[in-house]
Amino acid sequence: MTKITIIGSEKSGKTALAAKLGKKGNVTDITMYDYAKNDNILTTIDATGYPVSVKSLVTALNLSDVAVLCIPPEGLDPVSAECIIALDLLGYKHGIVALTKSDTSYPFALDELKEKLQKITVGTVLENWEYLPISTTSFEGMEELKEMIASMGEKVDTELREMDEMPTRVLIDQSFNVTGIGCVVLGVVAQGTLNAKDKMLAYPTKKPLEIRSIQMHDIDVKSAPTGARVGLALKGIQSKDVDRGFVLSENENVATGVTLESTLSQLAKPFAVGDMLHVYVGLQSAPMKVESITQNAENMEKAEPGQTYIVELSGTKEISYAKNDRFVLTNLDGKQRFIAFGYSQ
Ligand SMILES: Nc1nc2c(ncn2[C@@H]2O[C@H](COP(=O)(O)OP(=O)(O)OP(=O)(O)O)[C@@H](O)[C@H]2O)c(=O)[nH]1
Ligand SMILES: [Mg+2]
Repeated sequence: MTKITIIGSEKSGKTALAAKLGKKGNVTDITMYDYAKNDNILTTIDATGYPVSVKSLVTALNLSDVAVLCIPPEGLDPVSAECIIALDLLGYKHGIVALTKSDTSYPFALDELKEKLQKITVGTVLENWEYLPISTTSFEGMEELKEMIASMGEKVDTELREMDEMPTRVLIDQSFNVTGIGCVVLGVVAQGTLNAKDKMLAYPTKKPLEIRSIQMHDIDVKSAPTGARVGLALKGIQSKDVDRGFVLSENENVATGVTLESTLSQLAKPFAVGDMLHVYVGLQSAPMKVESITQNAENMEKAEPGQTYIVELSGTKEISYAKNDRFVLTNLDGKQRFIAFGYSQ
């Protein structure tokens, strides 16, 4: 079971590609495409709400394991440039750069584009990603892309198997009421192994619940490993009490503010004490105010690109998180909105 997100330049053929990889399913601010043949299961996410909504991009990436960054022959645009910074700040390990609409270019031009992009991404998570010219019109590269996704999926699976024994956490991206069943949620097992009859809490509100049943790609299962995309029927809770961003877990931190050891992107604009930022963790987000910035125990007025600080943030909306969750900070007023990543102190 591999979960990928397709992102990149505007009009680069992202939606056309997603449609070639699976059958269109659920649509919110992200659109899911499903493909299942025997043991080969692929979920493709098109972050359709982005670039208007940063949340759509972060949600899609946090629901998947592999990113396909689409760059057309015209090259980078402000959107794909922002995607690269987002991938870097999320510490996104697995991805492929698709040189899309290859039927409208020439091999030497595509080689040049690849070299240029490789130069720009030195020192980022994209540094060693593979490049592949593809076209959904001429089908060039489509089989190679599927093979690449499959082999990357195997690598991801090996990593995920090492997390099966961890405490179980499920990230919820949808919740609804089904007549005769009750509360049904869709999400991803972020770590651990989920079992039917497990008793857990819905964070951040800490409402208790029981896992009534688990489905993976419409098939009933008794348990689901790390990385599985699941549909769950829940007992003891109503659909109005669970929302996108909720985490099913036994133990999370809950707070309206957080202190992060935070590193700014080299390409970010500075931020200052008093600024309002948007904080993302998992599928949750909250506006928070910068209360203080310190470096080597010294109070600073401003945080500068490329530097690391202790940043104290406060807001009013409760979020839940665990110790090793990676936070991402954005400034929604900026042209390039992604600023920094950080870990709670
Ligand atoms: N020649 C050619 N045209 C393509 C290819 N893929 C997509 N297109 C065309 O490019 C245009 C944009 O395609 P989309 O799939 O909507 O691109 P997108 O990246 O999803 O666009 P936005 O979501 O609006 O940013 C459409 O007119 C497609 O028909 C391709 O491989 N070759
Ligand atoms: Mg599109």
